[in-house]
Amino acid sequence: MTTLTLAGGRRLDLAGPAVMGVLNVTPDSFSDGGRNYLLDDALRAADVMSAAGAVFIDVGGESTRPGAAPVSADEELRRVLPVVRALVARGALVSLDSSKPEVITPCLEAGVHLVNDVRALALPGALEAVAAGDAAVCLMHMQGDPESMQRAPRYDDPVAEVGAFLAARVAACVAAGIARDRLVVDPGFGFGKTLAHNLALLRGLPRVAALAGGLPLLAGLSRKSMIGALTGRPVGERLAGGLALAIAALEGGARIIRTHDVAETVDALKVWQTFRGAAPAEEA
Ligand code: PT1
Repeated sequence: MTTLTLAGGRRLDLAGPAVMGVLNVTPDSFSDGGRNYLLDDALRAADVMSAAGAVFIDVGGESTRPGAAPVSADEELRRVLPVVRALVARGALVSLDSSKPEVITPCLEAGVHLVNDVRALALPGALEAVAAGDAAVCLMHMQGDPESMQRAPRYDDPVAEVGAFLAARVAACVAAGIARDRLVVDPGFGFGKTLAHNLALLRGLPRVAALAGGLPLLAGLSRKSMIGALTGRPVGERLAGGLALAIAALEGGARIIRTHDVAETVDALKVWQTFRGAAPAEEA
């Protein structure tokens, strides 16, 4: 049994799968055209996702999709902190999609339960910021940075390299005093990866997890360009492809699925877990 320890003494039993709903608080978000920019709209969108069965609401103020430009820490904090505060007050499990210690620390003080960092706590001060609190953390692999990562991704062996990177970041966290039961790992689909790299990682997901010490895996696949490459469909028409990839990730051992399409993904997970005889994730 795998139990993830979150901030505030909350715990999540990951014997079964959990959905993490994406809440972009950016004016240029790739999937919602910035509709969640205003606080009221963001909270409404979060409530819809919670009602549909999202276990986590993942709040992000900096887009990390390919080609996205960086945002200052001040601007990012201005976007996310009011949303984080309001969602924590509602009792939701709140995840913060950020890499910057200047954003992470105030959000931890506001009660964020998990820090989801696409840079795996590599920015100066990020590791220390998380170690000072009691939140869980998702360590994700990225090659390069969002602005340029899709120009020429290169690996000799994507599974071995991503696995070794995650193992090194897990070791850094443990050395900094973050217990293993607070850690989740993520291969970072679409982050400096060609279609062939993404497919190799999806097929090799159990090996990635084993290399990273058997920690719970998170997979973010929804609406990504790999679905576009496989189906020829634009971003607004990738739901079916995304559900197929989510099931493939579950078969490979993923236990948290990050998605924009919460209701549909919850249904797909229910069908899969009945097929597999697994229980849904529950707060323990
Ligand atoms: C992810 C993820 C994330 N993805 C985690 N956090 C994004 N832990 C943001 C494309 O190829 O997978 N795991 N936070 C969104 N980033 C992308 C990347 C969006 C690639 C789109 C693409 O289209």
